[in-house]
Amino acid sequence: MRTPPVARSTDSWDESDVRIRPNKKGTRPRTKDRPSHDDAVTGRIITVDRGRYTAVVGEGTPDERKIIAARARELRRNPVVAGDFVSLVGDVTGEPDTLARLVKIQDRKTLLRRSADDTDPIERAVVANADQLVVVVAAANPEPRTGFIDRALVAAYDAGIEPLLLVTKADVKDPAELLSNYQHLDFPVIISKTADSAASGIDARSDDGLSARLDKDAVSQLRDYLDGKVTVMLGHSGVGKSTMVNALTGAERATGGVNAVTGRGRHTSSSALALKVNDAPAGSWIIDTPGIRSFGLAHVDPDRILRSFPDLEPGTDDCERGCKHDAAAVNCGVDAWVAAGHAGPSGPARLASLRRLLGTDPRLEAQDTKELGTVS
Ligand SMILES: Nc1nc2c(ncn2[C@@H]2O[C@H](COP(=O)(O)OP(=O)(O)OP(=O)(O)O)[C@@H](O)[C@H]2O)c(=O)[nH]1
Ligand SMILES: [Mg+2]
Ligand SMILES: [Zn+2]
Repeated sequence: MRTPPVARSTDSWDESDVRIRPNKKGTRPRTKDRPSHDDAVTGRIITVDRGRYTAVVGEGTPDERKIIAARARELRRNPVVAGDFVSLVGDVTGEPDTLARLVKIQDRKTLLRRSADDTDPIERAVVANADQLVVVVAAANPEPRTGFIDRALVAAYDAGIEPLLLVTKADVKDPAELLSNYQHLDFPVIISKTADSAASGIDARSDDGLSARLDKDAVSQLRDYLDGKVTVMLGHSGVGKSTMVNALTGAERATGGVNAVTGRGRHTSSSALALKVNDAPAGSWIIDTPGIRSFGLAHVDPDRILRSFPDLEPGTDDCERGCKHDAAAVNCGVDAWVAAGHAGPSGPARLASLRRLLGTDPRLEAQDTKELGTVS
């Protein structure tokens, strides 16, 4: 809908504004040469691959189909990501070899974003319209990193997405030490492992055969959170995202081993893919994503970082005005709060983690990439 230029505060309205931020709500003009696309159909983007957008339209109706589309020229600067609802025109039959035109990105309920690192001003959209973020770490192989978990939690809170923590490979190592860092926080934690026996397992098939047989109870614990929601799985390569997604959806996404020398995954999944959750109500989707290397938070306001540490934030009540709570802060109330034990035994580690996220000290920043067990 058109918002008249007068509705905007002191800014003057001009064409360049439209070009730079063409999707900003309500500022988009409908010029006489911009078609209204009244005949457009709405689709949910399930994957994006080399400029081709796959959308599901008519979800839950007898007409449900997949459509491949290309982005209209005027949207070429606007990223379209898995989870987006879009308007499609042209050939929307979904027949083989047809190509529709994607003419509009509909308003997003949420947008999960990251930057390559904390100083990179370029934001990357990860997924749109997710209700929940499952932060996936392995108990071992690859080693879990609390810095990654903390960053993902910040990004989730910032985007208004509910976080969950999924710890995989509990058969390889007991995750108790890792979890002790998070016991004061209020979000669901699910622990997964391979099945002890065929009877207690769910086969997670991959396109190259059986990848892992996951413990049924663990899969169903996560399954219980998925009804009617869009959930995104995010984590480093090799932690078992696709394995779990296969178990939940019956899909056969490729899964890959972990390099024995480097302990890193092989970046098996190369693009995000939304899949319907098995035996779940309409609208229950899970989005598998490629393993991410880094999770920059350049786009997140420091105040919002603090808010995602609810176990520490009350300590700021006693801070001096203007306290930045970072490593250079003097008389920061959070130090006293932690020293008094209000944040529990994991308080000092949590505070160190917060300071790494808030800090501008590059030495502190680098520690964030250290593996758990080496960070005290
Ligand atoms: N022992 C054990 N292995 C698991 C578990 N879950 C997954 N794996 C194995 O871990 C390896 C990596 O799994 P993937 O599902 O490909 O990992 P991913 O997170 O999708 O990795 P990328 O696509 O590279 O980001 C595979 O060999 C799986 O069989 C688990 O709970 N226990
Ligand atoms: Mg994968
Ligand atoms: Zn402070």
